[in-house]
Amino acid sequence: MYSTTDNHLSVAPAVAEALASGRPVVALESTIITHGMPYPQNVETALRVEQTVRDNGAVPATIAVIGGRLKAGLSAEEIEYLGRKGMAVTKASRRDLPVLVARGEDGATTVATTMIIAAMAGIRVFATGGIGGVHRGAETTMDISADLEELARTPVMVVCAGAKAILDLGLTLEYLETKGVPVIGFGTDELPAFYTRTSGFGVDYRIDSEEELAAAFRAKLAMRLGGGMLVTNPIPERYSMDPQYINSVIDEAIAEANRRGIRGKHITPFLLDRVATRTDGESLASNIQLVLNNAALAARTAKFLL
Ligand code: PSU
Ligand code: MN
Repeated sequence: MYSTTDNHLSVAPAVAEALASGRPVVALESTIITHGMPYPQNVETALRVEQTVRDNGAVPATIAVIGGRLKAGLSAEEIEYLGRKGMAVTKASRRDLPVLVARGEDGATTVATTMIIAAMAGIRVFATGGIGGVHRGAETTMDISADLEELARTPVMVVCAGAKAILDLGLTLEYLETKGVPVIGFGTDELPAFYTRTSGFGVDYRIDSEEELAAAFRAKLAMRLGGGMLVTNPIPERYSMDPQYINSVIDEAIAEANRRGIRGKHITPFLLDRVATRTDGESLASNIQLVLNNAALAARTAKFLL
């Protein structure tokens, strides 16, 4: 049923057919399903995101590790399985893949691992909500998401809604600059901050069309510069949140995490959960809408990347 290659990769039939016949494909991550949203909204959202990709003319490839296989393209049953298991699934970044694969275990792919598996499968564009970055206090904790390193080395365009203010946005931009990752604002000069359309930080370039996004990324690929490109797409105005309100919720969540000594891979899921709970679901509704918005942009852009 799956076409198997020797590198532990299994490409779903619909995705393999699309790639073979030169039709656009958009990769989607699975940590957002298991660790980013509660059940059943996580599964509903994942299926809606896939449908949005189809509605915009591309084939969705939700990515995860299941039973030790790197899967590019999941069935609805596999999405339901991951969504129900939720946090019990290992959140898998680059460093987690070897042991999970060797043991035949499951893993939810972060931005970093989704990029790795997308690139292995030959998928050029990937849509998500927010990326990991340099955490506040990283000057002492050294907590810098592996997502940034992956953007520096793996040739996939990542469409997101910026980064959450749980991160140090200024340091995240500095890191990306050092690593040579172009940060593009789609229709904006300012880095969007996930729940809000603005952050006070500028992007490297503003681009206003899907065609030009694709042209910039194609140029990067042609020059073999290595690494990806970060496209930041602001949340639609009507779903954006009051910056003062959301930032105060985030500040409280960070203070609680520090008090409880939460560190490493657990900090991002902890903060996401706290923010969702404290805003009584308002942030979850925004989160869902921005992911759909990013999936649509990625699908429209994928057509120009063939
Ligand atoms: N930020 C969000 N939503 C998410 C994540 C980050 O707003 O779901 C997830 C993504 O999968 C991202 C990962 O790749 O968390 C980053 O985790 P860490 O900070 O541990 O690298
Ligand atoms: Mn981290």
